[in-house]
Amino acid sequence: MAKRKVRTPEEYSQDDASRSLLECACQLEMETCFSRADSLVACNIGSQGLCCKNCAMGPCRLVGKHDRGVCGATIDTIVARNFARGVAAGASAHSDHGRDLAYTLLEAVEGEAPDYGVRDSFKLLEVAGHLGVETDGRSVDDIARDVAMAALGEFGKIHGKVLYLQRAPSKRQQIWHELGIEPRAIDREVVEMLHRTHVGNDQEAGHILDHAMRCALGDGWGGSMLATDLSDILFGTPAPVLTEANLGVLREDMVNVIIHGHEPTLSEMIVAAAQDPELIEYAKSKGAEGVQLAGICCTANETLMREGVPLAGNFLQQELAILTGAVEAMVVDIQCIMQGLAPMVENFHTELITTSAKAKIKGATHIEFDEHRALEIAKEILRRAVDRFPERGETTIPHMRSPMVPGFSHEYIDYALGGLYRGSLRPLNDAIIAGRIRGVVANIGCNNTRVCHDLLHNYVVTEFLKNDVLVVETGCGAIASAKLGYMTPETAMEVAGPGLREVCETVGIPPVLHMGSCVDNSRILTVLAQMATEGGLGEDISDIPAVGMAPEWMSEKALSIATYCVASGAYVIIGARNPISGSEVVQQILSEGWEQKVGGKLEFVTDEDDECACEEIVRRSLEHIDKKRAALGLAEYDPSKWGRSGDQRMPDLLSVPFEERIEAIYGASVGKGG
Ligand code: XCC
Ligand code: SF4
Repeated sequence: MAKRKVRTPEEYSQDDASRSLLECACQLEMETCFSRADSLVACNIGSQGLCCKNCAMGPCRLVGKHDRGVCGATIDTIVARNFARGVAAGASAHSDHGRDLAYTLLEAVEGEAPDYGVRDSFKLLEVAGHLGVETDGRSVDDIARDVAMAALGEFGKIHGKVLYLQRAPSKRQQIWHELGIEPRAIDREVVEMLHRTHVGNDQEAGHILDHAMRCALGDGWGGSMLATDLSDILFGTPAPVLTEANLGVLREDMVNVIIHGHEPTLSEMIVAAAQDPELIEYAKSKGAEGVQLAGICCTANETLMREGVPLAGNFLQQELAILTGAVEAMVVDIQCIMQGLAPMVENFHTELITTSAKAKIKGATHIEFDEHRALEIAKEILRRAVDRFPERGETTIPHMRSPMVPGFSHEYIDYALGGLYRGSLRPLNDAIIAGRIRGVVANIGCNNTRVCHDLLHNYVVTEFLKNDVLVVETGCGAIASAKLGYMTPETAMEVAGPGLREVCETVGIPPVLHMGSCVDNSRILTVLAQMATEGGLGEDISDIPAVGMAPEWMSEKALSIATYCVASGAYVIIGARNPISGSEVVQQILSEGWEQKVGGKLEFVTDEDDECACEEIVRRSLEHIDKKRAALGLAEYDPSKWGRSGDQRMPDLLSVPFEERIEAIYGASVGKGG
């Protein structure tokens, strides 16, 4: 038997901080998700979507001469069902998170969650409008109560359809209506998806997959959009802040606490508690200067966007953060939390603390979060972390950290482009029409140990910038770009093409906009809807020269996101793994089939060689953007027309090495060294 390939740290990750810690892991012979991926070969049948275990006559693995399961289900049915169940699971994760925020808002106005309240009443009024809540002459609390109730109603209402669908361009709403894929209630479509894929139920691939769109739309224009809106109401709508990213944000002289998961509810309280003078005194009594918070995954993105809490890293860096030996506590809530953290903390003084009633991990301390005494719990958690500080042993904090400016809510983008009174996306549309900006790419999603960590994100984003494509990001993809230093305006000059550079310089924004967490992909939907209604770029999302992608996806949530983006009219490309590769028919349905129905299509681009996959993703994206430009009758993209004045300054600017320039401006180091 051929020997299994064990990758080197350089092959594991493109991120220098991660590489250095992976070296440590090798030396210390500690297992990580990277080494486990090497020793655990992915199942070749399951990975193609060809294994059905929906009943106890199976599991049926359709390989070799088998083209039907015991019940007679065909390959196409099984592949479609597996994909659809992934969409349902992803939609449920986002939406359940949204529901919890609605309960938090309700408890806040009823006086049961005294540490919370309405922080953004403008947003509250806007959301009230979308949900049909009366606002005239009413108090903020009364409106907020009705908004929370209306939001909760969206999950299980008996009549009608999801209200936020009306935020889409009218042409899009018409398409959904005619196809009969308007989600009725968020939970209902998830339940129906599970029902339809039960043994002996819906057995026509295209029909199953139509419902996958309906279910996903309930996520994108329902649960996720509510999660974003309610978070903004409770914690404030994001606006740019200056902060830093990568494991170098951990401090030798401070108690380091990592917040990880997806919900802002507890982490916002932890942010408040970390500033409490009493707690800082307590930390000092134990020999530390204070408490340093840093985030991983989307809890990170939430607190980053609103509070400027630095990013420790993305999904594949969670175990590596512990490996620094410098983390006193890792506080986790829901989703994307590896069980591998539990054995990892056993090697260090770190306490792993689970906080959600929905997620316990054996080996972790469970301190269940309770909205009634949120701040008190946050303080209790931080005191425990402080108590661990004296037990800290040797540390290996990598010195890489990059400055970044996140916080690009759609509200802020409007403001940046149009000012307070004339906030609009007009300048963006105009820049696309003129060809300064060739198009827009939304790069989102996870990391996946089956490909080189961050490589695909970094590769495609760099290519898009060179090609004058504006990049908006969320999730772990956004964290990859932040670590690369792409989220400061200065990087526009380093990487971006001339037209994009001109626009970014004029407006003072980075060419890569951090728009938030996984649920905040709803912000991207809002921007696309606004672009379509602003004029000049057609009248529907499907007309816009834009592409969505998740080159390193791994979570079922990414399948739901991809599906609702496609159903909203976008072209979406997914890399890393193709879970429907077992069926040509299903691949055809999701691409040409869906394109005919809804104007968007989903394609999987994978390759043994990560860079080849990236090249193909970029090629297809640019081709699509140019095709959409041509269909709108826009001028062909011609970079030689732009940036002449700026270019004259470029040689001077570029004569100073990038790291030095950034250091001079932000006093922080980027990428290598430090
Ligand atoms: Fe999880 Fe949201 Fe994926 Fe990152 S990107 S690995 S889902 S944290 Ni949303
Ligand atoms: Fe096999 Fe059909 Fe049962 Fe699936 S549902 S496990 S294909 S018998």
